[in-house]
Amino acid sequence: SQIVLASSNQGKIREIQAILQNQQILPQGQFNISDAEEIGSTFIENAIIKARHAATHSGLPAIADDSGLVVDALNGAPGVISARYAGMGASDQANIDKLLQAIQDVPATQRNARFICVMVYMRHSLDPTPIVTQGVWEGHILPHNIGSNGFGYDPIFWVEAYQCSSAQLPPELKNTISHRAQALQALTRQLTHC
Ligand code: ITT
Repeated sequence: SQIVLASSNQGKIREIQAILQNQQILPQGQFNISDAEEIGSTFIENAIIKARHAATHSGLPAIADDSGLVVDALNGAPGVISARYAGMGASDQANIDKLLQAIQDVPATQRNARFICVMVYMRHSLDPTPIVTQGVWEGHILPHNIGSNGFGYDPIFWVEAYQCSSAQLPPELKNTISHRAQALQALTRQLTHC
């Protein structure tokens, strides 16, 4: 059965479709559904807003992913505004450049950061008990871009366990360990247990 994906981010859409290979995941653009306004101040709020919007306008069950990069040295910024850190419609590189500038004086040992992903699944627009799952991926911020896979902040996110940036990981590997992979694994477990 069909599930609408409440996202316009091609990088996310690609990863979510690859991870949920056995499901028919249809991006909201296919229904001409516009982006919801992300007025929440937490990942959970924004994921619920997006999932409800897509379920309302499609009449189908909906999945939303609200995610971002949380940098300790910046008191958690860019956080929920990761996609628009350098302004509405800013490019991935503009967001990276702003982040690198903000932490340019922070030494390597204090550049801890993590990607967060909250996934929400709503059976319909009035679903009072949406499934909410989370994934967290620890790493640290590099001083410059390395690698060209993935999207967003991947080129500056160092993954200690593999001694490379997230943008150097093969997509299949990122899709088994990332914040998004973890949140989707938890969601799949809950969907198959009820
Ligand atoms: P949708 O709301 O349409 O899904 P968006 O890009 O606006 O797209 P978010 O508000 O959730 O979505 O912002 C997530 C941002 O966090 C994303 O644009 C990237 O900059 C960053 N991000 C999230 N996951 C990432 C990943 O796996 N690799 C690199 N950057 C990521």
